[in-house]
Order: sequence, then C-alpha cells, then structure tokens
Amino acid sequence: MPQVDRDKFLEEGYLIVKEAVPRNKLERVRQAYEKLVDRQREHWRMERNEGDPPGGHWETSSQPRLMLERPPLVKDHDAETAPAIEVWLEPKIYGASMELLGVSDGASTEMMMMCNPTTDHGPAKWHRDHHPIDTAPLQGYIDDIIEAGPRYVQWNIPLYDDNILWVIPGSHLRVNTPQENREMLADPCAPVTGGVQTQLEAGDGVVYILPILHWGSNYSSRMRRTIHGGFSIFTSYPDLSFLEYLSPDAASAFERWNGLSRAAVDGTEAALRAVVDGDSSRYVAALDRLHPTRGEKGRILSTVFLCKAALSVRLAKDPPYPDVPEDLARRIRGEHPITLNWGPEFANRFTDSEAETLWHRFESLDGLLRTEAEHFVPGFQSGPMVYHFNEMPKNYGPKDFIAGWGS
Ligand SMILES: O=C(O)CCC(=O)C(=O)O
Ligand SMILES: [Fe+2]
Repeated sequence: MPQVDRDKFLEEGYLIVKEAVPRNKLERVRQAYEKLVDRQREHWRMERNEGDPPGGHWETSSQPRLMLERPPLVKDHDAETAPAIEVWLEPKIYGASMELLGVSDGASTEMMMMCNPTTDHGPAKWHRDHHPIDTAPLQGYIDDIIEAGPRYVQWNIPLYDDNILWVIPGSHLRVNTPQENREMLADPCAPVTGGVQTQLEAGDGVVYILPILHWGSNYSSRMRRTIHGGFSIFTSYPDLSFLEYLSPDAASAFERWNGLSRAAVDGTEAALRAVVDGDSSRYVAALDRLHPTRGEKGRILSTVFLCKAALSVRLAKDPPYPDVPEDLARRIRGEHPITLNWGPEFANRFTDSEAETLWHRFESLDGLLRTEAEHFVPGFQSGPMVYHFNEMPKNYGPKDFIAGWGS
C-alpha cells in the first residue's frame, strides 16, 4: 500500500504528511536538535566580527540555519545528537520520499535546520529555489518532471507548530504567470495570488517539488526549529565522521548513499569522457546509467547540467576561458550534486587538452542558453543575466547536441 498520494504530489507540487515524526519521538528529536543549536551558537559567538552583537550570526541573521554536514557543526555530533540525523530515516519521511521520487533507494541531501531570528525580520521574498544561470532554464526542469517525476524532493519538518511557508500549487509545472510577475515585481515580500499557507503541527512535514514558487512569509522571533533538507539519488557527503554515533541501520543507509554519490561522480565523468572521445552511443548510455528511467527530456536536461560541468572544468584550467558573468563563475565553483556539479576537485579528472575538447563540444549549446541582452525575471535566485530564465533551446535534443560535435 502506498503511504502517499503521488499523483496529487505531482500535480500540486507539494504534500502535507501528518506526523512525519511520530509524536512519541518528537521530544527526543527536539532535544537532539537543541544540543546542536547550542553548539552552533557557540561557534557563531566565537566567529563574530567586530561590531557584531555578542551572539554573532545568531543575532544578525533573519533565518539562522544549522548545516549538519558542514564544518564546524559536522564535528559536533555525538550519541546525544544522533536522533537529529536518524530522524531522516523515519518511514514517513524516507519511505514517502522514495515513493515520491519513484526510486527504490535515494539519499538524504544536505541536512539542515531553520531557526527563528532573535528579533522580527518580517517576510522574505517569493522565489523558486532555482538559479538558472549555473543549472538550466526552468522549462528544462518542468519537462523532466512531467516526463519522469522530480529528481529531488525537499522537506520542511517543523518541531514546533509552523505556518511560515507558503506555496503556489502547480507552479512547479509552469513558468510564472504575467500576474505573478507583476505582483512579485511590485512587492516580492507580499502575498501572491494563488498562494497557499501551509499549516503544520509539530512533527508534521511538507514535502515539495522544486522549482515550486514559495515564500518564507514571516521571520518573527517566535520559536522555530524546522528541519530542512531532502532526498535525491544525487548527493555528496563531505564528512561522514558522524556515522560512528548512529544506529547500525542508519549508518548503513549513509554508507549505501555514499556509494550512490561516488557512482554519480564517476558516472558524470564517464558521460563527459564520452563527449571528449566523440562517442555518441557511449554518451547516451552513460546518461542512462547516470539517471535510469529518464527519457529524451531528462537526457537534454542532464546535457545542460553537463554543459555547466564542462564549463566548470574548462574554467579550472590555465589560462581560464571563456569569459563568463561573475555570478556564473562564482556559483560554478561551488558544489551542487542535484545538477551534477561535484565541486572544484572534479576538474582534476581531466587534462588541459581534454578540458579544451570538452568545452569546444559544449560551446554551441552554451550559446543557445544565452540571451542577446541582459534581462530579468522575478522569483528566481539568479539576478539580471544574459542566460535564459525560462526557455530551453528550441527543438533541441541530445541528437542535436551530438550532431554539433563535428563542427
Ligand atoms: O523558511 C521557509 O520555510 C522557507 C525557506 C526558503 O524558502 C529558503 O530558505 O530557500
Ligand atoms: Fe526557498
């Protein structure tokens, strides 16, 4: 018996899951997270800059956020905080995520917690968690989701009642309407027509499909401890030292997921290597191994992600070229597993001359992703840019990409 309504999820782009954290476990999870909050607050206190209040970032941020897998907090886990990580394996969270992704096993991605600010900061801006400049145009995501479902599902799981998140149902399957654009341009921090406020009791969860339009409607000083993160077959774990504190089952899940991650990095290299070698059937096979169950739309979306990867590899070599906007250069240096960006080290897998060939074969696709003049569409995490926010290259599929290699 499925435990979630996948059809409704795919149509509306979000789903409320009652008691995602069973009531009888809630207190344990709260206590584990509160220990992490205390430890992170101590780091923020120590790291504060001159002129900052005594609590540093904790007191200045509108949404202080714990990053459980990142330094320094990743080194602060112990037996007492293990429930903060193990909660991700709750059947109603992990099991539901697998159903919604349509995979037998997928990995937890960046595990985080969003906290209230110490003073009222009011509403944030409406946005999609999407920066097309270093990933792909919105339509590429939409086509891929319609073809085969989401590659990533994101969760908010509040440990105290929480109604901060709003979503626009169905907006993950379309570009912004003219009315949404007008409203967001006029005031990005006010309710948008069609928005629905989520009403979550402690322990409930909301799971949603990026790139849905959503809004952090009120960062007030009211107590907020909301688990945030997601699941995907594409992830990366910079430091798994916390595994020693987890239950054997939880630890083995992370070992398994780390294996998925390594395979995805190797699979990305294999796809790019096929491009370097000009081997089209090996390229398509590598794409299908990297992401089974996808069709033509999935292959072209992955190809656009790989275009950014090729750019990143090329830019890491000496002398760096081509010239790219600063926002793109900065983002591409980061790591973004869901879009096959494995961070700066990945470039070391390719020689200078392979990087040059690779870029040569992706360059015309990059040209198709660009616009003639700088433009702006509201509701994204990219500012004004010379790349398309919405449109994918017209009538362009993997075959067209491959056909361009010879030229
Ligand atoms: O606070 C929330 O619930 C939403 C947060 C959010 O959208 C974000 O940080 O990207
Ligand atoms: Fe967001």
